[in-house]
Parts: sequence; C-alpha cells; structure tokens
Amino acid sequence: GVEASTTAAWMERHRQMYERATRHPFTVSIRDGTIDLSAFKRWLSQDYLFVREFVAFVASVLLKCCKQEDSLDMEIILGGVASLSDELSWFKNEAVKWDVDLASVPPLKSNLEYHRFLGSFTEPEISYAVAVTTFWIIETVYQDSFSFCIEEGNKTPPELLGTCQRWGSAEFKQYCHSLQRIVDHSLANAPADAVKSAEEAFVRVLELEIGFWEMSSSQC
Ligand code: HMH
Repeated sequence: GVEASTTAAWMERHRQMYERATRHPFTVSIRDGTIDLSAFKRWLSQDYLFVREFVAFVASVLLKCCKQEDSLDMEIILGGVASLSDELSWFKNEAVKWDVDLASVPPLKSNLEYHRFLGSFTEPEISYAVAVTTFWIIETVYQDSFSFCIEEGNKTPPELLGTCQRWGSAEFKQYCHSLQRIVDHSLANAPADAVKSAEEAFVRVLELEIGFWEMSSSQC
C-alpha cells in the first residue's frame, strides 16, 4: 500500500548517494580481497568508538518509542538496544585478534562529526518518526554494504568473513526490514514537516556513512 512506499521512494530518489554509501571503495575492497589491513584495523577501532556512542542514540530512540501512544515497535527497538551489548564484546574480541589497542584510539574527525549528529537526538523536540528513520538507515547501510561482501563471487579474505556476517546475515537483514516497516508506518502517521525532517536525516546519514568509510580508507 501507500504506507510501504516512503522509504522505498527515498532510496530511489537518493539512489546515487545510497550507492556511494553501500558500494564504497572501502567495502568493495573487502569483497575484492584487496583491502589494506591497516585500513581495516582503523575501521575496527573507529567503529568500536562509534558503537559506544550509538548505544545512547538507540536508547533515545527507545525512549521516544515508549512515549508513543501506540508503542508496538518497542520490542524490536529493545532488541536493538540489547544486541549492542553483544556487539561491544565482539569488537573487544576482534581487537585482541587484530592486535588493536582500543583504549589508545582517539576518534577521528568524521567519527566526531557522526557523534555530534547522534547526540542531537536526545533532545525531546526531535520526533520518534525522525529518530526511528535515522536508526533504520544507519543499520541498513551496514546491512547492504556487508551483505555485498558475502554474496556470490566474493573474494573476501577468510579472516574478514566474521565481520561481514555480523551485518550481512539473513537475520540482520530481517531486523532491518522490521525497522523499515516501523519507519513506513510511523511516517504514514506523521505530519508533513516531520516527514521532511526524516528525509533530511536519511540523506545526512548517507553523507556521514560515506565520510566514515573515507576516514577508514585513508587517515584524515
Ligand atoms: C558507522 N554505521 C556505522 N557503524 C555501525 N556499526 C553501523 C552503522 C551499524 O550499526
């Protein structure tokens, strides 16, 4: 129905930028097997710092969800919060494997820019529709990027398959689809200005994700 089409329409409208975020040279080089391992380590340590900030962001989405009259989405979002505990442990384990000292890594510029953006969602004036849209597209960029690395014909180095599985799995894809349904339902009931803000946030996430891959590829 009409309800299911808002997010799909945005993905179409902003296709070029979506492709730049989900088929970035960094993740494409994982799939090609040409990835520079120092770049991978940089991504790993920067993403650990990102996920630490992401916890507070997802908690703020959960809080906005709970304040909704109809909070049927609560369990999906709560599942998202819960899985971050596992994710932080995963990063710490990977860091040991790759001999990366997470404690000594400062966040780089693009990461800090992303932190600032995520931090702005704790403000109560930001609506649930905008927040959950942001949450969905953040997760979807990783889902699409990493599932490409394990699709047929990949030359992904075996030691990186675990990373790609984490976000490229069928289970994570299902989770992203659940979030997408929540977003479309929420946008269908949102006022026009909230829908406009949600689309702006969608585009902003794509920009920030591109910046994050760039930061990982080359020190800046
Ligand atoms: C930068 N975007 C970034 N890191 C992540 N871990 C995700 C999205 C998915 O959670």
